Amino acid sequence: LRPPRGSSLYRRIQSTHLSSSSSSMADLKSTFLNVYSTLKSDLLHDPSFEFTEESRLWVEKMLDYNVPGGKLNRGLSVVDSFKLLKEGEDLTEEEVFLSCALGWCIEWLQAYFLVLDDIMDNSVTRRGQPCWFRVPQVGMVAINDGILLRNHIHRILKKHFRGKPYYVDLVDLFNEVEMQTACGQMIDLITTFEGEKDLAKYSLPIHRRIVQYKTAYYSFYLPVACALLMAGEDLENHIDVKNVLVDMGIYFQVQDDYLDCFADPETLGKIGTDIEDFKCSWLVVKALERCSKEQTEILYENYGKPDPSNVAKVKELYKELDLEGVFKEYESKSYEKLTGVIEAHKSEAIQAVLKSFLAKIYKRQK
Ligand code: GPP
Ligand code: MG
Ligand code: MG
Ligand code: MG
Repeated sequence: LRPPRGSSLYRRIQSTHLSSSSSSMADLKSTFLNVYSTLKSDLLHDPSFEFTEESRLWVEKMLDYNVPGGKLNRGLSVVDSFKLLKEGEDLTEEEVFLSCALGWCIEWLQAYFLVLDDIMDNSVTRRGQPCWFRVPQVGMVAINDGILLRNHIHRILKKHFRGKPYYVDLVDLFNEVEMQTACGQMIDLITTFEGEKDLAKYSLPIHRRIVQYKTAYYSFYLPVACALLMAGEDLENHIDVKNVLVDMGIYFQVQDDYLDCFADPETLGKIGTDIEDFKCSWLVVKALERCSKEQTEILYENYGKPDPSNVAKVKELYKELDLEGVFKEYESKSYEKLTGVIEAHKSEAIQAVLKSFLAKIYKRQK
């Protein structure tokens, strides 16, 4: 016999479940990884293509290199969120599999974006290894691999979700979010155009617009939206949830911008390129706000150049301006603000979903 839903005993049992997380999180992760093997094997035997031994090996190597090696925050959040939305009801085996499969669709989406983003940003390493296009033999084949990764998402959705009442909404959601991300990536890229290198155009509203589109929708809204669809919810009724998640995504990308310059590449798994690439990073926007006339000149002189000595001058200036302190302040303010908005939400289950996601990223080092 279960205690009634709203009772305090019920809540206590729930919170023990949630806080006894370390072993159950490990279980969840190993379940999640098992589902990866199943999905990969399905794709390697997709009847729509006559694989040769060579092509099958290529796809397998490409998937193993690019899909499972990250933090898996986005993917695991689908499972985690779906569980919280079920408010303690045990998931069926099918529900566990499907929520993991949806989580992997987001990890596939992420792999597709990163393979292409690393080419566009001229990056060197990712997740502690050379970027896929830097691997000898791969090169620009990586572009087609990105397209393949993108197509795999829809193969997975079709195979496992076609019969579900929420299938059309799911396909539409992935398409919408991909469109938003590509538009964000476009503005991230075109604001840096050579010949028009004018730092004066960089501001907080422009930064916000870029990161909202290039990062927040696919990294934060998408996992929770997937869980809501699986739970039978209509996304139109959860605009407030989307708004908090977009704000969380903006905070996450500010962290990404900060870590690009200040984290140890060993821990971060990637070497920053934002200064060289003349990116509209949160750091350069904050620097511009705080620079004296002389410092502004140094910034204009050195930002967006590939030479390590120019990069070093920019980093030195960031230190002088105490951007580390400015970021720490921003981080704790954002956390407080997000927590306040989350706690005002009428549904406790949704509060738990949002808090769990926020806890995964607060003060992250990588
Ligand atoms: C992160 O930007 C944004 C993406 C990975 C979206 C890419 C979208 C495409 C349509 C390709 P970033 O360049 O700051 O990420 P990182 O620091 O991880 O390279
Ligand atoms: Mg980029
Ligand atoms: Mg990049
Ligand atoms: Mg970055």
